[in-house]
Amino acid sequence: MLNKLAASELVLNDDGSVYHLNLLPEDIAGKIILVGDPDRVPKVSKYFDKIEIKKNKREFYTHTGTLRGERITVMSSGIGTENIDIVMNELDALVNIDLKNKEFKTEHTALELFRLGTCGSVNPDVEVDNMLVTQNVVGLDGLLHFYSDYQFENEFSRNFLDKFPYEKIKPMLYFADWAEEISDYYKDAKYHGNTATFPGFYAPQGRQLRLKAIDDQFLETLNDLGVTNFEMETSAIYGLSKLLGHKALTVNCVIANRRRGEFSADHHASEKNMIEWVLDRIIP
Ligand code: R1P
Ligand code: URA
Repeated sequence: MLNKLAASELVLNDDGSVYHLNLLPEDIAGKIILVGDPDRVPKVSKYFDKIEIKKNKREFYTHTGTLRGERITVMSSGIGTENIDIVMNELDALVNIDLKNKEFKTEHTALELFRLGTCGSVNPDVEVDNMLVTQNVVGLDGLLHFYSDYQFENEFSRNFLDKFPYEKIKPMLYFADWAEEISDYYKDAKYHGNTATFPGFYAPQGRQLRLKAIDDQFLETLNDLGVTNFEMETSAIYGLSKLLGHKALTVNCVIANRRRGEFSADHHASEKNMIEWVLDRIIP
């Protein structure tokens, strides 16, 4: 690989900011909260002492400021791992590539990334309106196959790969071992579990409106393999963080219990509770 990146590979805007996120290196902090929903960004930044930077492009909204005197960023990714591909590569470029010369920096900077999302549980005992921290993640979306054939091995991953019955879907597995220092932040969470990340909300997560999903027993099958909850970003966040040398941790608020057919009666209150709980822990 050439050290100097071509204009077509690392694309910049006229002001030198990265193409999709529309950010300059000085616009982000070392601690970054990633949310899916752009409307969640002001719900987080309203707790900041002050907001210094507000920028956006497409679904990527960023606020940077300070909380209890420490610099912090909150950014929306929109939905899905294809957006996380952009978020992770452009965030990494902001800290590990000299954007003016388009050359890799010799010193590596590791970011601390905190996804704060929503999910559905497939373990009937994991109740709505509680938070679940992702220990292991199974990517059923395919993004990581374009980067690497690396996957970690532990009891969960071996059992999952051994028994996964759907031949057309190729799982990729990652876990939060490398984020041990930051997982301390969340040790008192109600649930720690194994998240599956999907390339869709309906049939990919076993939902059947007018179209049939792959298997009527999809939720039960994945739960039997140890999966606790479903969402759409964490495999790419954990996988690309591992490959790029960043630290990441996901906490999702459970808004649906898929096995009991329940949806949160007030998911806005649960979201608020999660935001306050996370901010208290990452900047006490
Ligand atoms: C689907 O409704 C979206 O909600 C979840 C899923 O991962 C997907 O992005 O996360 P967010 O609430 O962070 O968007
Ligand atoms: N987000 C998802 O991706 N799935 C759910 O069931 C709930 C939130």
